[in-house]
Amino acid sequence: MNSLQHISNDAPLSSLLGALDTDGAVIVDQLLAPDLVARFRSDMERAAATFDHGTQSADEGVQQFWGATTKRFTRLASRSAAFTEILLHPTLLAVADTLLLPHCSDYWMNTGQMMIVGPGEAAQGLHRDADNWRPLNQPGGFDVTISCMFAITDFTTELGATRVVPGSHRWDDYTVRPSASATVAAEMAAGSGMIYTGRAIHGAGANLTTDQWRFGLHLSYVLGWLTPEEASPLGTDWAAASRLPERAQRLLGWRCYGAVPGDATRLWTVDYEDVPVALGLTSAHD
Ligand SMILES: O=C(O)CCC(=O)C(=O)O
Ligand SMILES: [Fe+2]
Repeated sequence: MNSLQHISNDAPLSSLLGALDTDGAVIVDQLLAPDLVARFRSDMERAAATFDHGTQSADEGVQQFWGATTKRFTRLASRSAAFTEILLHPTLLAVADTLLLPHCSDYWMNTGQMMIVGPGEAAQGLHRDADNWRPLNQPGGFDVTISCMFAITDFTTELGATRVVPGSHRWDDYTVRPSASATVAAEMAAGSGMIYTGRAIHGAGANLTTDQWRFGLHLSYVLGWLTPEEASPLGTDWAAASRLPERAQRLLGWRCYGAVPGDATRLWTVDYEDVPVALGLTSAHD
């Protein structure tokens, strides 16, 4: 195989899930409407101008993963009203409902992160995102996280489109390290998104240009009983979160986990109450 399957935005969910199950990743063309991409991109260009490339971390592993000329930043719900529309995208939520809800009563946002691969950047190390929760990321295991890499600018091989090893989520040995030649580039037009399971091996491609930036939005969800990569409520203050729909507040960690009829499990509480109740907060929707 030398490319991932592309499906159209209005294809039935079963086609999307079928391709995802076979390859571990699938490109949905024009997942975002052009005006939404334009609004979000303009917010992100403004934010990106305030960030330096590379990381402050002294850790070599973090430096390699981050990228020397790559800009990354989060707090997107505070930085862009358009982000909420993407966070609640019905296609993504339908995929997350199907793959994650069999293993949890709710899921939350894991990353809402801009990954802006800069000119001359080297290829990122290949990895599985689910290795964040390594004991659970085993051959034959279940999905703990699913992601969408949205192309906010066109993703081409030259610009550093994400590279994926199709079928690697089904391998029976997760210690095998694939060669770069086993990867395919997730080439797609701005507004499209690559939905993939955290069990699929992938990594950002090298940016071979001298003057162009690849704007990618990495949005992912994780089982509600696992710790997400980003501490979202600390990155979105209540003043911003209170204006969001209740579903977005839950995804961003402003609600407790649980509340399934007949189940006393409650996680992420304050004084054993739901977060806004205990903190005396009211939202525009209460
Ligand atoms: O930027 C990309 O294309 C992929 C980045 C990635 O996989 C990651 O940072 O986990
Ligand atoms: Fe990744």
